[in-house]
Amino acid sequence: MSVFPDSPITCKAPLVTVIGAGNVGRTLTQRIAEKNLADVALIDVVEGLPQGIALDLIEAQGIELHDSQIIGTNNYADTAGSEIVVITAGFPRKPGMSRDDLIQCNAKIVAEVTKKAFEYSPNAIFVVITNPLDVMTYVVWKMTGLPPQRIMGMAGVLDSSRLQTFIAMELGVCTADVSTLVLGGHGDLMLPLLRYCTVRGVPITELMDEATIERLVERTRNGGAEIVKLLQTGGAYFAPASSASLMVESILRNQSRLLPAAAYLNGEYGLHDIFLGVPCRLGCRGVEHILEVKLTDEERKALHVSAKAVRSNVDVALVGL
Ligand code: TXD
Repeated sequence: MSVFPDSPITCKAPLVTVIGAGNVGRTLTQRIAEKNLADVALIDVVEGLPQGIALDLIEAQGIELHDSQIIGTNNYADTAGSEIVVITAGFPRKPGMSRDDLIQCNAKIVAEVTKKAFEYSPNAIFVVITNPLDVMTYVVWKMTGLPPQRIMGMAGVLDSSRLQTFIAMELGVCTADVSTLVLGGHGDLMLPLLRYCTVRGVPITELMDEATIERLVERTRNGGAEIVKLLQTGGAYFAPASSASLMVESILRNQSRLLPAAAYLNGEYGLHDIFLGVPCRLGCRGVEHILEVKLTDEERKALHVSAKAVRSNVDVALVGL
């Protein structure tokens, strides 16, 4: 028997469910816990996997000094009442594969896990990570029928962070001093807005020649593939988990951060009925506002090309569901 039979106060921390205990899911769980953002329910279809990861993470709690509870489970009842559900379940790319090669297999997985999680957390905000990102975000929205402001996809923060890193490396400046903005679909059709990329407010176009900028943009476009090729098995997960935790933090703490996320467009940027990467203010209600930045004709055209590709993939994804 404990000498402390009852704890004096019963305060409940917010609960975040992370679906998929693979590389991204487990790293995100670690980030959320170690930043003391919330308790985490980590769920996977593989028995023992989320339980093992959760136990391993919690065994570091006394060293990392956080207060978050982490449970690993195969049972959706344990995810009940989550404020945020993050979906990472699905297959990652293999070398040579594009994100779009994952459409049908991941759509089935994402649809299934969304329905189960939604049953237990009907008021949650859903953050989607599984690829192809913009398409899977649409699938989650369709499966829940929630107001679209409560659904978003993580890609723009990662793409912007990759470009930020490459610019800082090239110029030899502190990464934190570089500010970048990448819109559009996650993948080859992402649209870096170079006019809005700065080093402490100085546009990068004044600091680098066109050829250098184009090389860094190309590396950003291929940022995921570059890591897939190096790792040979699986894809990137540290930077993706950091990116998702930034979004989770802005929502849970109602920070109103302006972050690029795949959000539902209903006329913004001249696009309708599609989730696509745009700058969003993220707070406790989800996507609270979409910022429409001024685009040149060329940028607008590129955004619409990106949207067209996403839309035709959405049609493919929805067929089998
Ligand atoms: O920017 C982005 N949005 C991305 C997206 C950045 C990085 C990774 N991105 C995508 O996330 C990637 O292409 C994959 O589609 C997902 C997950 O990537 P991760 O690297 O974490 O894949 P893993 O390690 O293979 O983990 C997937 C887990 C694994 O443990 C499976 O058992 C689990 O998903 N899984 C399921 N869990 C629950 N329920 C079902 N049905 C299920 N099926 C698989």
